[in-house]
Amino acid sequence: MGYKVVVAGATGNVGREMLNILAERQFPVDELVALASRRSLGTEVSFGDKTLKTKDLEGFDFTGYDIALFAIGSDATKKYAPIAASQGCVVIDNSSLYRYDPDVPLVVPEVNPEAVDGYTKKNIIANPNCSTAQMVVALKPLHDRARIKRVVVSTYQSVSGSGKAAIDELWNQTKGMYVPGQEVEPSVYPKQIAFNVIPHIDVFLDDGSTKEEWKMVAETKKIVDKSIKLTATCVRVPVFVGHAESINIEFEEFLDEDEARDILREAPGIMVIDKREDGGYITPVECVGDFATFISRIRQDSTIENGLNLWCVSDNLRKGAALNAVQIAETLGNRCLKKG
Ligand code: 11C
Repeated sequence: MGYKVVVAGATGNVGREMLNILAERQFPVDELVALASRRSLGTEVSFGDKTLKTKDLEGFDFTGYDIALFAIGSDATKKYAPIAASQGCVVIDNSSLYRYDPDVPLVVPEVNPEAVDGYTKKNIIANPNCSTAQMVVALKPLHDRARIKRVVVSTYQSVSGSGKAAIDELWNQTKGMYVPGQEVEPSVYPKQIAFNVIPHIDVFLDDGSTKEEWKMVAETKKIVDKSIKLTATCVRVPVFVGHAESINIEFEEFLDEDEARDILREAPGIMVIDKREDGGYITPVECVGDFATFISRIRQDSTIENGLNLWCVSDNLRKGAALNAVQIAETLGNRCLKKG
């Protein structure tokens, strides 16, 4: 006995990971339908040892399905999520469309699993932005111990966060550097990404910050605690998968670095790799395909009264998107939905 599950956007990077993770974690599925836009109709996708042909999202009847994992971007979500929700299927949405809606829970199951119960207002649950998800997994257990006042975070975000075209741009631009006549001009990004870093993710806002930076502020407040002050600088780096973050935290109470390391070792979803020697930390390429959020370089910041620095790395397609969505489905199943 399990659930009838829909994955919408099944041919994209995140949709494929959703299928992989549902299978890897043996989510109780009675029936799975993979949906795609008309452009990708009939494309085959893997679900465990099965191969599924995608069906058309347009006109799909969600009646009788329990859970729909959406990875189709905000515009398509705006059209299809209300349809699925009104037909009685709970939508777990990876886009930013509903994240800041007070009637839609924004959930990272290691942090605020109880928020899932609020899904009934709209039959929709939102998945946070990738850079927020991994960070709040690390912040929450430290906040519970010493109350966070302020966070300063700088991100190093991989190109897979911008989708397949960006992965191709980094690959082709890198190769093109070595082949005269095959240079690749920036297209997805406003500047060269190969052998470069770009301090710009998502659109610019009036105050000079970017939407990606704003998301980290707004989502941390909604998921962890609205009293936390946070300032972010989000940077795109020439890495295919895996976002890294340098996080500086100011607490109300003193928190010793050894105690912080112990707290993080015990915290759900976290793996601490923190040896003070060459290579005693995690880099993005090592986290690909993993479920954990990795924490390294935990150390006191002695320039402020109660400060700590750490380095946080996670697979942005997994914890930052597909894994978190599947964990929300698991939480929903455990707390709220009946099987079969
Ligand atoms: C990036 N964080 O790395 C973005 C991708 O709001 O879900 C995810 C955007 C979002 O470009």
